[in-house]
Amino acid sequence: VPMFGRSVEFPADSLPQKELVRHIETTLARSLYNCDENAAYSGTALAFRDRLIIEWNKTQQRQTFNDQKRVYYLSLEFLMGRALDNAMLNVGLKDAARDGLKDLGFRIEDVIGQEHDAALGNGGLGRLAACLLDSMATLNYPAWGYGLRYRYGIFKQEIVNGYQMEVPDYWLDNNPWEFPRHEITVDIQFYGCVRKYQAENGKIMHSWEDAEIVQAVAYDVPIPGYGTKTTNNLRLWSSKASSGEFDFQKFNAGDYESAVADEQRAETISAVLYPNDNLERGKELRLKQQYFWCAASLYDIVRRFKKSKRAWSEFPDQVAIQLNDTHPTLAIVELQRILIDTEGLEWDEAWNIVTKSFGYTNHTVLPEALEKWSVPLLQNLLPRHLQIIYDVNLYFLQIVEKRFPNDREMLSRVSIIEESHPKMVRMAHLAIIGSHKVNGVAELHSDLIKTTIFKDFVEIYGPDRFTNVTNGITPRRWLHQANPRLSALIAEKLGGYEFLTDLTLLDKLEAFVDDKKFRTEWAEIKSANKLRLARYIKETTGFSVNPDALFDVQVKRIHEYKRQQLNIFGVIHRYLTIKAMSAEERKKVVPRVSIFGGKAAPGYWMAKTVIHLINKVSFVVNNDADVGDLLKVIFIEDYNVSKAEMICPASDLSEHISTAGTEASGTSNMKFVLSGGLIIGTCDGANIEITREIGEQNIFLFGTLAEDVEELRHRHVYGQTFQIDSQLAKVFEAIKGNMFGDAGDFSALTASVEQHGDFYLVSDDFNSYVTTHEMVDEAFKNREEWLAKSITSVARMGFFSTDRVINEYADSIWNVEPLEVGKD
Ligand code: DL6
Repeated sequence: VPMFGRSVEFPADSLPQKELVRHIETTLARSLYNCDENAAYSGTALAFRDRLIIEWNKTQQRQTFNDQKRVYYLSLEFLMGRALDNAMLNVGLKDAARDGLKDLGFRIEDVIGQEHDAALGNGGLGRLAACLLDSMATLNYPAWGYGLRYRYGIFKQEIVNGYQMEVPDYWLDNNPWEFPRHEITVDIQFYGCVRKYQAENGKIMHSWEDAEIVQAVAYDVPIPGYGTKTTNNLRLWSSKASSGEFDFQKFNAGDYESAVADEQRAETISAVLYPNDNLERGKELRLKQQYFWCAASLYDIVRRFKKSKRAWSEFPDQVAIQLNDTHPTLAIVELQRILIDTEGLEWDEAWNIVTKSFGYTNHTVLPEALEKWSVPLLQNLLPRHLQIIYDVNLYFLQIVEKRFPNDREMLSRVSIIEESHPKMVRMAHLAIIGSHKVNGVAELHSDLIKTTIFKDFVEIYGPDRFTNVTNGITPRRWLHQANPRLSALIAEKLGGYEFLTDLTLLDKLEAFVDDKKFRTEWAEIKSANKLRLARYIKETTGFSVNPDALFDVQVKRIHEYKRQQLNIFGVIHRYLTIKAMSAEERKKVVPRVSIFGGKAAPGYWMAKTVIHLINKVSFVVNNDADVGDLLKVIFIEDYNVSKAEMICPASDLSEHISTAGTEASGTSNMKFVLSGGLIIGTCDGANIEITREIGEQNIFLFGTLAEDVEELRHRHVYGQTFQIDSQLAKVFEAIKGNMFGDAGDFSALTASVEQHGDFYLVSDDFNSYVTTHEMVDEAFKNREEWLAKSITSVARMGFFSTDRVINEYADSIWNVEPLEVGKD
């Protein structure tokens, strides 16, 4: 089996080397003798891009000609990572590219490493969107993604003296993967006022006037499927002053500054990704971003539909729009506005079309992440939309009142408008009312939304409006690309790479669990991946780690609910325990490397304090010769998709330890298991389904169950005394004794447990967390058993492919069919 299976047949003489040399010499005007890795990257990318463009054009023609129902996936975030490696694998010519580059004196890994991550997202939500795009293309669904072309993606993180610093991420220089479509522009309105008028037929209509106009310009990114020629489109909108140039009248009148300011104000809309994960801040610019992107996308979708000259009633048969969380909820209002104000449909007819077309995916139950926009802000920015929202609410509440007469409480709970000061528009309510299906992203999460935040809506609409689609990951990137040797070993055993498009085939691996040679190879691959990470750690942090130690990884956004603080307190506990051991006792200790990575939102002080503590502990522990290799603590700077591709295959154990009921799903849990790592986790999100699939004996579960969380929180605040866990108390003593620098720096962390009600149940779960880690150590000592768990788990991960996820959305929410790809 070749290292990288060829997925699409291209003529044998079309090896990329010739094309890459041509691009280096002509497009880049560089001599081969003066070609560095960066130029080699550009040449290779352009060579693969050429291939994608041809298939991309054909796919778009095929989809237009066929004119069947399409899916539009609206997401404010697409965390794509690098494109070249993915393109090489999907086109199926990575081996040829490797050889071609080698002939020219380059290692393919170094060339791939030149690419800047496309980091237009914060974390799980954006990366899920990227995995879904990959699966939609792979399964030949006619699907478009719509997003914003941020000039600055998520910031780059630098750690300076243990503190996180944010550096802007300008990623657009030298980006061969986007195609500006200067001819595809949409004028987007803001502010202004609404005028009522009587149309010729006597009907009262509304027009939105005196608005400020900003132009949306389309940039397209090809999304190649794997093992297919289907190449879908991701359209990202960029903002520009509507004239395209700054205002020459003002300029000529000497008002240069204001002319430039207008230009800059327009460009600001798509300038920067908001760096909050699971947290909303209600900023006007964010609302502008949301409307700008929704309105441009809707205009595009409607324009495409209108070309078919079908009746409006057929719109939902042609169009399925999926809302990735509530960020695109204004699209619901915008479609209703277009239908009634521009197209002249009656309200009910329009609303029927709208609700049949939209689906809404909820990704969080955390109250601080549920979007609300203030009514005065909306009134000013989008006056017509606010009117429509009020009308939607009025008709909805009338229905509710009929069904639940005399239940005023219910009306105020479900109303789109929260009667606060100022009044707020609850976007999740609007998204539910305007969609025909609402889904959560893991079973527990989908149950929780039905029994907590959306309980009333289940009563109103019945349970069928709500469904679950458990998240997944694309095996192409997270197994084949990130862990090529493991993928090749699996292919060798299973007789080919079909598992990459049917992940359930992995179950055949179970037959080899006891195969000695296979196990040895499996272990060898993990060791090599760990060695690579150890080298990277040495290069970037200066710390040497023992590659035979247990690599224990927690990489994800830093958030109190994800409980990196629990992890670092556990590490301190381990450190204190080792320090107190005799030389004899230390011989039995399983050496560990605790690896952390992740960004904190720039304004999230507690999360930044956690990063600071991790770095201080790292400094103290790693420089303690007495502890040596028994424990090392590493913080990997600037965690991103490319680093995840290196880190996931190198874990022995990864941590998914959120307070039960808070992590909607999690997807890195799936990435780690698919690369043969075991996990320690709480009964939360998709951990529960992972456990069901791989078996309880293959996962280390601990901690409070979701159903008990409320009661414990209540007791913390209203109970007689709050007794902190005794082992955790010792950890806090060490911190307070300045063992890791000035204790004052970390007092907020200890106080949040001791004095402020321990909302995240760190103390409640500490004992079972530590005990479970002891079980991990014991299990790791038995290498053969550990390997058996690792192989068995991978064999049982078939359920967690985004291919399964997309088929579920297609069947139960979108009602779309794949488009067969012929030989064109
Ligand atoms: O569904 C993708 C991802 C889940 O895996 C994570 O558990 C969840 O935290 C994340 N949710 C968000 C919500 N943000 N907003 N809005 O990022 O979604």
